[in-house]
Amino acid sequence: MGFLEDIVRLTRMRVEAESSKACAGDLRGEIIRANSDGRLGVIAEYKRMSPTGAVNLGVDPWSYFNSLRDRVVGFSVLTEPIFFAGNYLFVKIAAATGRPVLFKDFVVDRRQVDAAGELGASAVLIIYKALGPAERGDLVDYAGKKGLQVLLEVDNAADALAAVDEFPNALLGINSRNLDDLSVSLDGVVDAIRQVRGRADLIIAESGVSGRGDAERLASAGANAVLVGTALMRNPSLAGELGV
Ligand code: IGP
Repeated sequence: MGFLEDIVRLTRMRVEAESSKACAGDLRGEIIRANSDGRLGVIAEYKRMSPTGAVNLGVDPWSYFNSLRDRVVGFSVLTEPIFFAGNYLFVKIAAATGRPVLFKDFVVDRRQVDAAGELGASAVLIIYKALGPAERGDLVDYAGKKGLQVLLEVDNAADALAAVDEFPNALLGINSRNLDDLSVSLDGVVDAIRQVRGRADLIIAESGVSGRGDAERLASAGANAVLVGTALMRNPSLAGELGV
């Protein structure tokens, strides 16, 4: 297929997506359902670029979401435009699959929560240490009022324990990537999961998962789901082996 034919086809789909209606799912419910079938939940992230240097600009969102829709409990969609080449449109495209969508931005303002709801997301990411206690409390409450689930993200065991006490109803995301220096440690997540399991509602291990071995390790530590970006952007068929 030539370039023009290809881009005209994608443009027709884009115009359709731009005017599509919101369609929220239940991320928490889907993770529970996967676990009760004995599977680890897989959340596939659409991430076109990242500050660590991974570049996947050529992956078209329709192919990505449609090829993965039956193998995941939901999608995570980066909307931050500068460092991650994200876009609100991608949330709509993901929501059109009918799977739950996590709106993944650096949420600092209620207006982003409003946007997430309007775009059809079912959950928003809130990064625990990016905000002060009053501000994160306000945003978590506000998301709840808007009918959105919250994935509260931490990157160390101490914050994981504090976050669970503060927000027992949120989904707890434990990131193997330290958000200050961007280094990755799966050992660190395994340790944090062990400390917090039993106290947290559901635990999602984020970042640095590159294959079945990593997924198995995180599942046996106590993760209910893994959130995987780079590895799936490079090879969506990997999803089949992650839901251990
Ligand atoms: C995905 P990875 O290593 O599979 O590409 O990571 C996801 O966890 C990562 O993109 C992420 C992220 C974030 C991005 C986790 N928390 C917060 C932006 C903001």
